[in-house]
Amino acid sequence: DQPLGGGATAVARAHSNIALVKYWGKRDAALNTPAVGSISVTLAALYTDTRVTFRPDLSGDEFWLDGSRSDATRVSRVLDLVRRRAATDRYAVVSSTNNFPTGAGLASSASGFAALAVAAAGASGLTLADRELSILARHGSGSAARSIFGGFAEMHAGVAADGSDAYAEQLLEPADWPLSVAVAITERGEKSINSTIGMGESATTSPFYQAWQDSAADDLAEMRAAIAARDFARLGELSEYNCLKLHALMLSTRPALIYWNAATVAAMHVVRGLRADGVPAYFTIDAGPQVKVLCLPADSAAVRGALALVPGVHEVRMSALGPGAHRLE
Ligand code: 2P0
Repeated sequence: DQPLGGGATAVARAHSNIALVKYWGKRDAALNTPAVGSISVTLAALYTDTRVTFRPDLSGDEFWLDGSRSDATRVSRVLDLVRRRAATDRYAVVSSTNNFPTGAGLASSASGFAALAVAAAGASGLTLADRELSILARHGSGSAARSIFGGFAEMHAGVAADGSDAYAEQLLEPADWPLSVAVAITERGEKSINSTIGMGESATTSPFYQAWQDSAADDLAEMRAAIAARDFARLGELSEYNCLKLHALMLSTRPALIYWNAATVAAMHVVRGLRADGVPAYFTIDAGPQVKVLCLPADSAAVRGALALVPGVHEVRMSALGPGAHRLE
């Protein structure tokens, strides 16, 4: 047993994020580097709290998610990297709670692995820069690399063979451009197709995959420009375009990845109706049936009210842009 330098326990909170320019496809599966870069906003209202305790008496890592013992394989992948850096052979008990439904397309893996990276580094006594935490989180889930940062973040696909340049960076603090996001929950259960498997199938079967990769750089450049100019209409239009391009890729995968339900589609039409009525609101949808709607804070009540009336929408959660991952204890 190798004693640890830190206190052996740490608790961290990380917020979920939604990508405006999305990640789908891997450059290197073992390193979990993405095939394309991505740009996201971090959500204040959706978060994961994770406690990590390294103990001398364990024969393997233990993972508890929302109070239930869960498979620790992906958690151990991150912990193995921490153990190597901290020069310890101790296993850990990891306990995570989400304040939102797990595994339903609300990016619980993003907040979860970002919280794990910060808590595991802290519990092992390591002091890591945000860039290193982002790389560590990436090994758990690609989208988690972005949740290390608050506000707007960009994930770089990178080119290095060792994954050392595949990390996220902050573009803006939340206060630099306060936006609101309405999250319309159309399904509470865990019905999504696992993203890792889904994106692998898209890469090998969809005739649109090459076009998806080839057009990513243009979308990223345009989104960076929209953010720099605080041009909300441009940001929103591009978010919808990139989202629908991703779903065209998913729909053209064999077997097809159909993440939408009837309420998902109804909500998309309601958002377009809001725009026709002069309310600037734009949707984005990840690998699940929930609809996230970007709007200005002044319009958040109107957007929430319109989404709440959509048949099949169970709940609408409003969120501001949130902070980066941080220690609670
Ligand atoms: C994203 N998604 O950019 C995209 C949009 C879903 C749709 O990143 O295999 O759970 O763990 O790295 O991060 C979901 O994929 O995938 C995702 P892995 P992850 O947010």
